[in-house]
Amino acid sequence: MRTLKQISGQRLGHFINGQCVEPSNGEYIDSLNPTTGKVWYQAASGNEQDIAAAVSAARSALKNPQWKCISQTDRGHRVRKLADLIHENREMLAQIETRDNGKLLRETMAQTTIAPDTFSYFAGAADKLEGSTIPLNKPDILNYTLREPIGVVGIIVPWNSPLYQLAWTLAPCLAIGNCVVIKPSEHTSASTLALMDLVEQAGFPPGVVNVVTGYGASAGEALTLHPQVAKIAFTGSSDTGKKVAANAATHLAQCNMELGGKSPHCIFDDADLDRAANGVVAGIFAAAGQTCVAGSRIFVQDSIYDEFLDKLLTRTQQIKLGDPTVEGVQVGPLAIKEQLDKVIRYVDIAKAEGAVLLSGGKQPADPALNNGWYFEPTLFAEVDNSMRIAQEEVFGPIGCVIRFSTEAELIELANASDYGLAAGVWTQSMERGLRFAREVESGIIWVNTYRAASFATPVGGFKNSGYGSHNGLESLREYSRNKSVMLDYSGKAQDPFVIRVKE
Ligand code: TXE
Repeated sequence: MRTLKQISGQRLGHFINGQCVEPSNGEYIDSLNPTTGKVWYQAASGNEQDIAAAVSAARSALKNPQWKCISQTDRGHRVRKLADLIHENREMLAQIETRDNGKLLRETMAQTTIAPDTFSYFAGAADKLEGSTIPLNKPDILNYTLREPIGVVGIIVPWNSPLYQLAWTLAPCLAIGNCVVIKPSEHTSASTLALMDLVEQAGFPPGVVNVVTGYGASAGEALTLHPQVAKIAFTGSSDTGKKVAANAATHLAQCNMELGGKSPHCIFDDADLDRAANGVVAGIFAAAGQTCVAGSRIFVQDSIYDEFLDKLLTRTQQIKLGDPTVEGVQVGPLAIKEQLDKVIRYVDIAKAEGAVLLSGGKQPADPALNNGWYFEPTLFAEVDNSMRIAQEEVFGPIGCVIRFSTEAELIELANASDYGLAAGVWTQSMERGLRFAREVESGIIWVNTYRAASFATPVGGFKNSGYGSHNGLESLREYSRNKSVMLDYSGKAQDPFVIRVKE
């Protein structure tokens, strides 16, 4: 697999039909290192022609006997081989990812340790895609169902956790026998292209996995409009998700949407306040707040408001900001300059709305961090849930603290959002935790923890956070299709003008 050094300073082509391919328009996009703001490689700027070549390669691979006719068990072995190769190369993949999007090396190492387990989990599912036999009230008809690959799946990935988010779609797709065209974010293509070296080593036939890099408005849009793409798996913003779904609808392609969020993180007066403060820090400051499940609305019960805020403020002000490759650093830079600009804009919006800045709210003064896209962990208090800072996804290290008095008021406030991705609650009362889980309109609920995740549990959002689910055995249904077969062994001719009710 190509290394960080071998990527640095290079122009990286697409990966189509098992080959590294120059962009048809000869254009490239600078990819910048978030800790320095400097170019570290260039990625091909894909267009409609490149997407068409990749989809054609995927369609040919679907018919290639080396893919179509191998047993599901052998397909599983192939996916497990890829899992082993990712595990063997996890350190270099982590270094490439951190260089591309500024995530803590400890965090990208954790992600590249989980990624092989994701592929391994679905490798084991490859030969368990079962149909059923259905007893009909027509005794001479045998009815059974088959689960089949959907065909060509387009996978569009954002910049915040490229490999980790790619795995939860690529792994089930390969286990089922689909072929894919991946369009990584234009900001962070390196780890996906490096992964293609491992896809080749794992022995997937050419065209089973393809990567076209480039801008969303060109390569991304072309992928969503291509009539021979059967499903789009999209992870990104809600606004872009709506465009993707509209384009996919032009040729009735299905979609799986993992979109934005503005998740409530709720602290009751009977919570373990130290653990809760730690959980809140994890929810909004890990990865500099650039996670779809970020707990950005922090609801604190009146009776413990001052005590909890004091704990949270102390924890926030102790956070070590800096170079994500340096041991001991806890928060790195934002992944892209546009995100830093967006965070700065929202600090001004929050102040203008009357929120009270408790901590952060600016770029760090440390001259060593001047060139990177760093922003201090920020807390606003006295936030009203109707403010823009409480309603709109910032996708950065900005937590909004909102008071509440009763459980009923909290549920109402938590649900007063266009999003419904995740929610967290801290309470020693099991009954209250279970009531919260039942009443809050979010697809992922955490009780006395936050950001726990696994490739084995199906998760997905509600409302503007999207639809469909990823991870868990549910993914096998997401990326396969059902066929129902009915075989008549009555030996009789039936009345051609009346549907058979029952014998
Ligand atoms: O996301 P986009 P961006 C949110 C977050 C962030 C905002 C913008 O609030 O501030 O989105 O980030 C491709 N047709 N999230 O601009 O635009 C694009 O190239 C097809 C939350 O990165 O959604 C990239 O590969 N594709 C999210 C991917 O879509 C298009 C994580 C995501 O880009 C396209 C990231 C188009 N018209 C951002 N336009 C989460 N839920 O984790 C863009 N793309």
